[in-house]
Amino acid sequence: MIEKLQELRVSNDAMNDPLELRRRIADEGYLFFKHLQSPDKLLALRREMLTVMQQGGWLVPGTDPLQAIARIAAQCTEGDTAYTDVYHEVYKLEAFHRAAHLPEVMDMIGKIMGRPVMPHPQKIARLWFPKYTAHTTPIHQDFVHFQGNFETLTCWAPVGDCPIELGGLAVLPGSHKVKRVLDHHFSLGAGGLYVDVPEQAQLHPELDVAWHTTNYEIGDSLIFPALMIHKALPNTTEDKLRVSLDNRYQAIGDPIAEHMLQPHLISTHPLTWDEVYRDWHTDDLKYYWRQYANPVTPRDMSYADKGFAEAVELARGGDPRAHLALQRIFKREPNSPSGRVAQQVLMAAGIGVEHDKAINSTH
Ligand SMILES: O=C(O)CCC(=O)C(=O)O
Ligand SMILES: [Fe+2]
Repeated sequence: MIEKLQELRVSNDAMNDPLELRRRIADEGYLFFKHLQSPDKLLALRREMLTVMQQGGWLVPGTDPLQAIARIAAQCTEGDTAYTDVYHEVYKLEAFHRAAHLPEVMDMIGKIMGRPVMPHPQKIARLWFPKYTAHTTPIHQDFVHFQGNFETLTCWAPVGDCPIELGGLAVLPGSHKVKRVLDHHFSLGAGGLYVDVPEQAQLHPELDVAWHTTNYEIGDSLIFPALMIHKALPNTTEDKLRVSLDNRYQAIGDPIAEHMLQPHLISTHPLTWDEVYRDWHTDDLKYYWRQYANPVTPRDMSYADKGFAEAVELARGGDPRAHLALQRIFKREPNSPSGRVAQQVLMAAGIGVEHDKAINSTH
């Protein structure tokens, strides 16, 4: 089924009107700006990131990295060790971290929040292969992953133009008004948890299920709070990698969850800040958050634990997506309690631990 997508409302007209910005985000749950960020800086970042990906074998050799032409044989995603091997090399780029601190973004987030703000130390990039649509980021609220406090804002921005077929972000306007963390279920795709929208629409009749997105251009930025329901669209291009940033911002002094003080995807492979910083040319962003004494809250594992329990149940029932999720867990952490459970369930189902490329349809 081809779903009907509506256009995001552009808020450039209100860029210098903090009260109107706050009114709009309170009402609609997002703010979308055309060309908020410097296209030149993002283009330079795109070249750096994709050059690392080409060195890691993700792009067709000899092609221009800016074209992001993927080697389909290299397909992988978050949770795969092969993904982290290259992702963590991208993660070491100074320009990637600096992109979250661009003054145009910091100023805008500051205007929206009306308080001094900081980006989370844990920056995130999404490097999404084409024709790998079962692994598209599912419908979710960010709070289950990033926690800390509900006022935290996400800024999603493509590093390069991102037309709809490349799989940019889509939001359900007004969905933050549910004002609570919704039930999330097991899913493939980044984060591994999804909101069943029909289930929620029954519980929350006010939920308007109208997905909004756009043909993003480089520099465009979408900002939304932690309870907003959103998802990515599938990357249905023949051969293009989608590259995007999703960074989080909070008021200085508000609580932050402990895992957001660490680099991203360290459960797949360890990575320390000292390793991230090894080849940096400047020092100003190293451990910058230590000057702010945000209260640190422990990570609440209940959402991930529930997703895992559902995956186990589904795997016992023969669900191939759940088998794939458990294979990933076993491969990356064979000796953890989850890894051992995953192994038992897979063995009982007579399934090995190798990656199953056959599963590749949308949710
Ligand atoms: O880019 C994606 O696929 C996921 C991004 C996302 O969920 C976010 O920005 O919060
Ligand atoms: Fe998200």
